[in-house]
Amino acid sequence: MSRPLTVAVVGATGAVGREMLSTLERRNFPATRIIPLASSRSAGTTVPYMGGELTVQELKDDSFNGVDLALFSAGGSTSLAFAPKAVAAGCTVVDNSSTWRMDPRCPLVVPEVNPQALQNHQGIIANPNCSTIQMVVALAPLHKAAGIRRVVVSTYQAVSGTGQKAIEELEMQVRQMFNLQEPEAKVYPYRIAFNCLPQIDVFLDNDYTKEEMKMTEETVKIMGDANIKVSATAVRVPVFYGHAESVNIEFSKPLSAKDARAILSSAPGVQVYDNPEIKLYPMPIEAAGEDEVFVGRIREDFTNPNTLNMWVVADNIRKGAALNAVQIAERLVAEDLVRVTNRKAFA
Ligand code: 25A
Ligand code: L14
Repeated sequence: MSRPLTVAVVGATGAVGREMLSTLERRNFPATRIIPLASSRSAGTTVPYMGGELTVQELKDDSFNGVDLALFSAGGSTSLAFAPKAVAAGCTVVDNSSTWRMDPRCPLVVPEVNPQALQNHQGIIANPNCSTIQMVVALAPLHKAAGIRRVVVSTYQAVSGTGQKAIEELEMQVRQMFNLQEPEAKVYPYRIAFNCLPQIDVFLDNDYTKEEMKMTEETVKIMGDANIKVSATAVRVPVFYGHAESVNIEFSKPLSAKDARAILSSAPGVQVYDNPEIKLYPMPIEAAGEDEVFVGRIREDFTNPNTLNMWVVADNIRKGAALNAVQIAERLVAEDLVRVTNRKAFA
């Protein structure tokens, strides 16, 4: 069934785009040709691939002729403008921006959780928000066991989620402060070095941020259960790679910490790191550069019945973005879903 493909990466020079290229390489994705695309600013520069270099081309209306599959991570406005053009050219799109996620025409997929949503796709498949992905990988097997009613989550999110410019901003501010200079904040509204910012993305009418409401809405769509309530507080912390989350989960049935540990230990894509006796728990410095979602600090919430607490950590650029997108692409190949005839939705 697997057939060599031409694959485009849109936003190939960015933090996520580069990781997409290295993930395709690392996982031996069956591509005969890889086309790195970015804005005119980067056209002509090169990106590393398979021990060599690929020349970046400017993203244009005709970039998708002859392309089978495109992975997009160049921001929402680029996806809005170009994903329908790619589909019209016969290409299937896996999009990492938030633009298409809640669109009923687009499956929103985490392969460990809802791979079935890929059947009947119409050309654009959405990759969920990074904080949502790592949370649902850990929640889905527990939901199956005891039925989740409500989740209260606080996130500790790395700057790499915002892209290359934010990584450079944290480095620069640390250097400036070390040299007794005034740190400059351009990407974030306030200094991020040695600080925490309880704002990710813009504020909405209900005083939650957009990032927080993505976790609420995307979780319901991915888990396929409108009764799961999620209340989130999303916080930026001065970490380069790896998002962490403190998650409080109320179930409709009792579930012991011991049983939850056992369930998560055999769950796909999950590694349990949980032993207080030897101070074993997941941390961003260890999750960075890894593929799995790490879970620890699993314990019963003694203030409420049928409720557990846990701590979930993953590399936001890998499982939170590039890896999940490539895993979706792998599923499309394995199930012979790269080419679809049902493309009128985005015409
Ligand atoms: O637009 P949004 O939705 O607000 O998204 C903002 C950013 O968030 C990141 C991603 O940054 C995105 O640009 N992002 C989005 N979703 C994400 C997710 N789920 C996410 N990050 C993590 N998880 P990024 O740095 O990772 O990637 C940016 C890539 O997108 C390319 N790009 C941007 N606009 C494009 C476009 N490609 C095609 N057409 C467009 N219109 C971008 O390529 C990069 O590959 P580039 O050529 O624009 O930039 C290459 C390098 O140039 C530097 N640079 C960026 N902006 C400027 C600049 N230099 C000078 N002037 C500028 N204005 C950067 O260092 C960049 O790496
Ligand atoms: O919706 O700045 O995928 O960390 C993920 C990264 C939103 C911004 C998304 C960040 C983005 C976010």
